[in-house]
Amino acid sequence: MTTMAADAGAYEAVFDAALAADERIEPRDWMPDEYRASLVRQMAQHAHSEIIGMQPEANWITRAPSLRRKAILMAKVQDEAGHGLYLYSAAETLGTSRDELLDKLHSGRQKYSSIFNYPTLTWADVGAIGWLVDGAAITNQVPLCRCSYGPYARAMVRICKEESFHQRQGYELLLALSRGTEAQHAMAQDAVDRWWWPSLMMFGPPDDASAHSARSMAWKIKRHSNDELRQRFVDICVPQAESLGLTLPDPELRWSEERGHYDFGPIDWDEFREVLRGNGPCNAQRITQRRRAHEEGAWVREAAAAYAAKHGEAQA
Ligand code: BYC
Repeated sequence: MTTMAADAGAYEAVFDAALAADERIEPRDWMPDEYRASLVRQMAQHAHSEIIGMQPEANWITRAPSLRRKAILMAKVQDEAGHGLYLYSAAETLGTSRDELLDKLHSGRQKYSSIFNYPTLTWADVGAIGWLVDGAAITNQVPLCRCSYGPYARAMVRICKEESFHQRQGYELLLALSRGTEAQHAMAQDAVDRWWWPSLMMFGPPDDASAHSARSMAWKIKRHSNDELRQRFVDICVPQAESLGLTLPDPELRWSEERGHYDFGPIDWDEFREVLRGNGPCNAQRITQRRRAHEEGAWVREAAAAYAAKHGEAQA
């Protein structure tokens, strides 16, 4: 064995031991190239989802029904921008620049969550996104606070706290509508009917079709499989829907004594695949708007860079 190969073997043994002991891997630690690449892939997709996810909700800021609701929604959308920034920064610790990741988003070489390719047709959609989309995100992301890569895990702690707040605002908004007039109740029900199935798709393909799950779980990037988390989410939502006075659009939803979980009907994976291929209702709109916002924000980035350069000179 050459010295280099022996060194690589020793590094790998240290990495494996750290994983086995549930220690965090930090940016300067040795890590396998595939571990680094898989983290960049997942974290970039996550960061992109946060900033693309601002669009469907921002659609309702100017039409929020009261100043209170408008202030809450603006704060939420701003939080999502913050989440994107923590995640791009965390990805930078792996040696990828934000410019490079944004370029991959804009050119379609990296994905963002399927959920944000659906339209927000009524005000109740803001509530359904908070309750279901943020609810699904929390279910998926709380275990990521224990991800083996330190910067990602730490970013998730703060993100999850903020997402919990978002979930509660969505629930509270839907509750107000559900207990309101007949028309308001119907609007809330319609939003839940449209967002339920796409929310279940957020957890990714079923376990037997999930390309990355097994590897990511062995590396302790993911702690649970897609199907496990999806089931956990269904189990949480059913009693919450009852408290809201709303129904979930699945005739096969029923408690299974045998499994100790709710059974649910089949997910339309053809629809999921079409959305991933770019053929969802809003894919083109979302990416066009994102590219435009990036171009229109060029002057802000230039001004910030000029300010930083000047500030740096003054300090020197
Ligand atoms: N949409 O092998 P799999 C939020 C892709 S934002 C699109 O199971 P993995 C919020 C997957 O990337 C919530 N693509 O993959 C923001 C892979 O393709 P590539 C975002 C999906 O990585 C604003 C392929 O399908 N949260 O909270 O093991 C307002 C095979 O899948 C989706 C995160 O990103 C999808 N739904 O598991 C409100 C959480 N599902 O990469 C709320 C972090 C799968 O080979 N991410 N794909 O081209 C994860 O936990 C995991 O990446 C996933 C997928 C569970 C999503």
